[in-house]
Amino acid sequence: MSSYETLLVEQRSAVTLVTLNRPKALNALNAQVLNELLDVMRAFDADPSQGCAVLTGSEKAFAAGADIKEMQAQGFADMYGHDFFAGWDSFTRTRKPIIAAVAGYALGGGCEVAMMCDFILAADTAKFGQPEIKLGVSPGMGGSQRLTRAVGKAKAMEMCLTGRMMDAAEAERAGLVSRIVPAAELVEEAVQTAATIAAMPPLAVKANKEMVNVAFETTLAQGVQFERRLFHALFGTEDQKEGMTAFVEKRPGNWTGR
Ligand code: CO8
Repeated sequence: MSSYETLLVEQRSAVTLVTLNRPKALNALNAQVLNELLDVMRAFDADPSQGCAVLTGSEKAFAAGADIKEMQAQGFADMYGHDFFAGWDSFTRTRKPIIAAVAGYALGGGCEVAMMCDFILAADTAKFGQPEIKLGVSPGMGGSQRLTRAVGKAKAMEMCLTGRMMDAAEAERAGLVSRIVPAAELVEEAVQTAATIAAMPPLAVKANKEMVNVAFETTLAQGVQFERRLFHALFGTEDQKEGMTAFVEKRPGNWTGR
């Protein structure tokens, strides 16, 4: 595996563990982080031995935002002209699941990247916020949209307008995170959860991810139709035959990914 300056990447059996590693900048997300992360995610998606990824940061910060020092001197022509941050759209096109394991600060772009992952496991120390307004800007990597869909308008609007942070307990109540775990167990718990997913039939994993995400893009009727068609399609796989036969024979399934 290639080595990176801003990331630590480790394969634990079928799980790719990616740790943001710019401790001096609280894992602020700059162009290098984006490029390295996209490289890792492309390799992860293409590697049949890997089934699920975990993206995490440090105990203090998942990521304290986009790199303010990188953006400080930029003008409209630079940002709009280069469609700054459009590259993050590629991250969301990863077809295998990615779990965000968040301890400490997930602010601005940090919160936005956590929300680009498929779900968030939070340490009890996690703090989420969209404080960009205090810098004279706004969320720019999907925060105003994904946070609103996750927690509803009232909380999202308050957080974007005041920059107030949400702690882990509030984030769980609001539906931003799937579960809270003690900080010391966060990465192990995330890796175990990822291993559970990686042990599932791979085509069904992709299909389940795709259909849940479609819920954000369509009407209910279109979404239900999309789900049913993919469900039908899974009956064309070997793993459906194996999964249902294994159930009837009371034994674990043996997946081929076909
Ligand atoms: N960018 C660059 N450097 C950062 C960032 C950041 N987002 N956050 C922290 N750092 C750096 C600090 O500058 C400091 O570096 P140095 O030691 O060289 O001064 C180091 O990390 C440690 O930070 P602090 O000393 O501030 O640590 P504290 O524990 O005192 O405070 C906080 C921690 C509360 C997290 C504080 O660092 C903070 O408020 N950070 C900024 C949070 C923020 O505003 N995030 C939003 C950034 S903007 C953004 O994400 C926009 C995304 C969309 C843009 C889209 C454009 C198209």
